Amino acid sequence: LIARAAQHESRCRLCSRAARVLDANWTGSSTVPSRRLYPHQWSWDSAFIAIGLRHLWPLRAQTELETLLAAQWADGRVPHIVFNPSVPPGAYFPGPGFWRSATAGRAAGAPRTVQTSGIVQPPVHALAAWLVHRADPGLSAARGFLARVYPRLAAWHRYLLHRRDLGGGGLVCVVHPWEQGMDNSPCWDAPLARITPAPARSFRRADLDHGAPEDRPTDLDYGRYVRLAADYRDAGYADGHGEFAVEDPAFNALLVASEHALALIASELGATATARHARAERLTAALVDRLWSPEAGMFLCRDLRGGGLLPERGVAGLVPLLLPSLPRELAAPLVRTLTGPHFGLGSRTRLVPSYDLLGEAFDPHRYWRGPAWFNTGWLLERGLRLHGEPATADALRGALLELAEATGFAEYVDPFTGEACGASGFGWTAALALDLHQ
Ligand code: 9YW
Repeated sequence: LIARAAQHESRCRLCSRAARVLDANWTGSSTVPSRRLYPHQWSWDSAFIAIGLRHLWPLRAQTELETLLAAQWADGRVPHIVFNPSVPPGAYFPGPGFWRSATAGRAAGAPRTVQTSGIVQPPVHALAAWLVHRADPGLSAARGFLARVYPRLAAWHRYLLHRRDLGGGGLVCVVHPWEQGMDNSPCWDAPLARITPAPARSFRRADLDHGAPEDRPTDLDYGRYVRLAADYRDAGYADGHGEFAVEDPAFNALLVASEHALALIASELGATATARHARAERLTAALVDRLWSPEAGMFLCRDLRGGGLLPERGVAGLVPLLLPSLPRELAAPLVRTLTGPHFGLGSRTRLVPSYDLLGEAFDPHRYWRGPAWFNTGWLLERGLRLHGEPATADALRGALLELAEATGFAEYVDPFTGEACGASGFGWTAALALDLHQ
């Protein structure tokens, strides 16, 4: 009994600490990922953050998603950053002066009243909206939450499915590494190598004011990110012309999960959900058809400009484990890959590294080239539980909770030692710890 009480007490301590982080990062209408490093609203961060907020502040969780969706473009895209006008211009690069959404994005229907970036991030939003609704259905109904977000979420998915199927095989493409959310993953090394970097002197990185250079992407990476984003902007954010086009398994798996969630939202609103479930099934089939590698025992990225599957094993290739509709014969090899030598879960690591432990480019500290992140851990914990691996899921959950708190809710951690890297007081780390703790 005493042990149980002690465990309960430490859990509650985690809860109140996580709540303090989320409260400190709340701006009044949304939550910043990190006060200093990322002082605006980020798209997939907001979705993960809303999933945590719903347990303590259901109204804030709904508002978080509504604020993001209010910045949606007329073509349906949900921008990866919504800029906070009260933050000084030099605090983050590339800021509103770089993206120039209101002018460069006019043809694509960028909003006039708020400044945003012009690229997107993974579509976790419908899944988040459904989970937020479920946390307080009474409040949701009273505010008409689902009825308000449903048409926007539907338009968001329509944009992805209609404008971003650049390979014509039924999957959605990312046109910039920032869109996939794992900025400097070694998966992008080959497709990025073809891009002529913007000259180093043509921009100033603000991230190095707050992060250790050895934990961050390199200057060469940044030169290429800037070039790709500037080219997209200069083409009026029209799709289909860029030099970077990759089909990514995590981005597409999250779209499938969100399409299923959208079907549930539709049913709740009294609309028919059959077409949405059918679309999710078609997307799953395309995911398997185009990105599954039997040799690797996981999903890989497809480089549309270079031709073919990229051999690098990134954590994104495990994320489809999250799908209930994943064919049974793929779930078992995915779990073996997750717990085998390439990712080492349960033997060499307690959290999931962002990249292959045996890969040449592996680096335990450099951002998405090895460190473990809490959002991918949260997704895989769900996947393991779903596919009949409760013991592995419990161990991962325990490690996520312990390290989130021990590191002061770090942005990411060394996958072997659990040492904190990047920012502390990071939004989705606090939010997802809160969610796992429930
Ligand atoms: C950037 C905010 C974002 C995340 C991304 C992560 C990083 C860098 O921070 O991006 O400047 O946008 O890679 O996934 O959404 O937390």
